[in-house]
Amino acid sequence: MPPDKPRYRTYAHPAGGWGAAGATARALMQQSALTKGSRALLSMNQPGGFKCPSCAFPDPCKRQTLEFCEQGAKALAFEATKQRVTRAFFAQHSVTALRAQTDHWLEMQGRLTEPMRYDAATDHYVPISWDDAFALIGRHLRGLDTPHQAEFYTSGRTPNEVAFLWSVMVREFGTNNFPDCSNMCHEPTSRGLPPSIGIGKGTCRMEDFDSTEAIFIFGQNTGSNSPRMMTNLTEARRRGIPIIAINPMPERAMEQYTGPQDLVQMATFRHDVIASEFVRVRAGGDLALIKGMMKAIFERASAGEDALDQAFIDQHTVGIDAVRADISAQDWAEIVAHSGVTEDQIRRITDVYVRSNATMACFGMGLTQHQRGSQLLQQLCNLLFLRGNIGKPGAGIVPVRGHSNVQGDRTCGINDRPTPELLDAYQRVFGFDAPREDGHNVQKAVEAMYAGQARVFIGMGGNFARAVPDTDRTYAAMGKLDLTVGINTKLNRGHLIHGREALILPVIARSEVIRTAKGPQTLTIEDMIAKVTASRGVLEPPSDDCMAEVEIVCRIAMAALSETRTTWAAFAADYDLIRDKIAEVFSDIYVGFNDRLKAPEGFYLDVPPRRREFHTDSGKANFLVLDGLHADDPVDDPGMLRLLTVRSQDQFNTTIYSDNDRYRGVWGNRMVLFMNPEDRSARGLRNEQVIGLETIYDDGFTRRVTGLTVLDYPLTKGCVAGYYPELNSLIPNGYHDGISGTLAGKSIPVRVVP
Ligand SMILES: Nc1nc2c(c(=O)[nH]1)N[C@H]1C(S)=C(S)[C@@H](COP(=O)(O)OP(=O)(O)OC[C@H]3O[C@@H](n4cnc5c(=O)[nH]c(N)nc54)[C@H](O)[C@@H]3O)O[C@H]1N2
Ligand SMILES: Nc1nc2c(c(=O)[nH]1)N[C@H]1C(S)=C(S)[C@@H](COP(=O)(O)OP(=O)(O)OC[C@H]3O[C@@H](n4cnc5c(=O)[nH]c(N)nc54)[C@H](O)[C@@H]3O)O[C@H]1N2
Ligand SMILES: [Mo]
Repeated sequence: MPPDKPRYRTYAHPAGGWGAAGATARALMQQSALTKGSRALLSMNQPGGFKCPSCAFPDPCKRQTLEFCEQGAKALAFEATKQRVTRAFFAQHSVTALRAQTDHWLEMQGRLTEPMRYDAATDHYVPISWDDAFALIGRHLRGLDTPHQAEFYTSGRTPNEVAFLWSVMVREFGTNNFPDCSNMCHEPTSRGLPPSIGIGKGTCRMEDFDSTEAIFIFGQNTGSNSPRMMTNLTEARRRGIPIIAINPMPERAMEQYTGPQDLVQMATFRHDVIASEFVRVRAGGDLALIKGMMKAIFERASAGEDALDQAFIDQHTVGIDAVRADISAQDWAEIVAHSGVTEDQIRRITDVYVRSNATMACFGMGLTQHQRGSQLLQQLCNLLFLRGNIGKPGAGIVPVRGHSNVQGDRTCGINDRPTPELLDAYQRVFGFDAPREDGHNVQKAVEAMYAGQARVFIGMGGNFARAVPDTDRTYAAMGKLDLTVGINTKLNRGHLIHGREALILPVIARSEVIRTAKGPQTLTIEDMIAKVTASRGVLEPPSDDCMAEVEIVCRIAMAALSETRTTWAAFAADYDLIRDKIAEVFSDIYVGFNDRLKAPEGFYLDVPPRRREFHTDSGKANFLVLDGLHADDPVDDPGMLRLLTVRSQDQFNTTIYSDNDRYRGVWGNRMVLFMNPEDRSARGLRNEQVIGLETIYDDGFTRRVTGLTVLDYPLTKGCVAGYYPELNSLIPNGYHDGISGTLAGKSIPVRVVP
């Protein structure tokens, strides 16, 4: 039961353990999915079953009978809920009334069951037939002055087949407007890594955890956001492998962890200590820290030590001299000041790095969500190159991806800046003229809506309005549209922030059976180690009126494209035909897709850097220079704090499971601000005092959030942290990574206001 009054108390137990086991059971029970949900859990992440709808972490080499974590079980429980959003629900609640409800309340109403249309006269959603819904979309799309007036959003749960057809439909329609959830997530990985290593993907596989000699984790809250990775970390620690956690916030699972599936440990209340060392960086201080580590390595090499992998550098890289020159220009005092880490500690973790013959560098949103996020990742590559930590067992770069298929969506053509070669392939395979101009990412889509240039928004999954930055401006922008369409499993705020006309289209979820005239269909996803696996649902959809995403795309295409020669109806019936086309368009990696899918464990897509092949302009791994030590623009304001927006333990992105954050010791309140006690006293504030925050950003808009309870927390001084998405209204849309457009959600300059 949620407490009536918020409670704040340091969490005294290991992460995972009985807390996680209890939470799993509660989630299943609360969603009345106990029998249905627990049966489905047996099929999750098993051959012949479906892929977990939660995160992109891969299955282990040695699979267990129950292959899921607390977060996966929760995601499934909330998907398999018995609660239903019906036409009676919409008749009862006006849209204005629904807008006053919390995100959590909206989520708790359950699964969408039939297509609905917004009726402006009554301010209610009312039923509409599928035929009429597609006709309405077709009318709007065909009525545009140019195809570039439409925005086609993709969320990363979208399976490969759906994403690919979406990319075909939108390009045949005539635009590359593909705002994607990746624009708020791992887009710096997709854009930053190719100039360094020739591909925007990670280079490790699961077996690398077994042979690695050191693991560095930058800005990633493993215990809450990729709990299955805790198993790998626990095993590595038990082998005596050092794990260095780099984070302004101490995260509980890195301190103490009990594997909920480790029966002995559970029964004996024991735990593992995961991080061998914590590095409490400043927000964005990772750039200075990485440069400090490189400096220490160069110094050791100059002193005659064998600190560099000279053979790798000579044979496989170019550009080290420019990087060496840049690093020697940085002095230690500046490095310490910018990173917030002592020279001693930098040298100590460098020593761990130099002693290891195979190091994995893992990272999450703590690195990507900065103004120079893409380039920050290139500096991390430099650090790996110095010791040849790419393309050998136990070593490499590991972007810990978010949504279960966010990597696959990119691979299958969702791309606002496609290469000419990619567009040629679409043209060759489908015979239409693909649009050649760059399209919109999330940030440009919002600006186009705000300026009145965009007229239609269609979201394939996700919760665009809530996930993107600059909430107030975004809401205003969406309100200017002629038509908004949400293709979703659950009711969310995006449906309530709508255009003049609006549709909600309910879909069959990952865990559910998709039947067509050709029988049950299989979908596929690509996890964060580029492994493609089949996913086949086992549960019955919540209503006969839910439609498969593939069919929805095909029917939108048939309604919007008057002279299409693409075989949409055939695709909607037989997903093998879609995979054949994926294999034709992406022939270099997907050749023989349907055949290769017959392997029960799936198959890997090629990642050339694994064999030290680098498809860059130089044909080698490129050492790249980034001037200075700023991952974010400096702000000249003595009262400034850097705000990190983070996830709680009990949410999946904009889906809020509860108002609790167990591991951070918060119960019953998401409007909190974690602050270092010294920063708090310096501002004359009391612990648990309620304050406001205002963004320091000069573009004529005031961005302010009030009602935040200050909580003492051992964060790095100068940083404060609060929850996404509640604090998204503080992030200016213009405050993003220059290369990828990704919001800089981990270093927002703010000041405290009463
Ligand atoms: N249960 C659950 N699982 C999820 C999700 C979820 O919401 N819930 N979301 C999924 C998605 S889409 C994604 S992308 C991933 C996100 O997973 P994470 O990358 O773990 O995401 P965040 O919660 O944003 O946490 C980022 C971490 O970076 C730290 N950090 C913040 N700023 C900095 C910095 O400047 N430097 C460093 N070194 N660290 C910093 C924060 O303290 C926090 O620990 O998780 C996926 N899995
Ligand atoms: N300030 C700040 N902002 C952030 C972040 C941050 O760390 N800080 N993180 C960013 C990140 S990493 C991401 S990935 C984005 C997330 O952005 P989105 O992907 O847009 O958001 P989600 O909350 O994952 O989407 C939830 C909705 O997806 C729908 N859904 C669930 N399953 C399915 C399905 O199988 N099919 C369909 N069609 N719909 C489904 C449900 O209706 C649900 O309401 O947010 C970003 N925004
Ligand atoms: Mo993400």
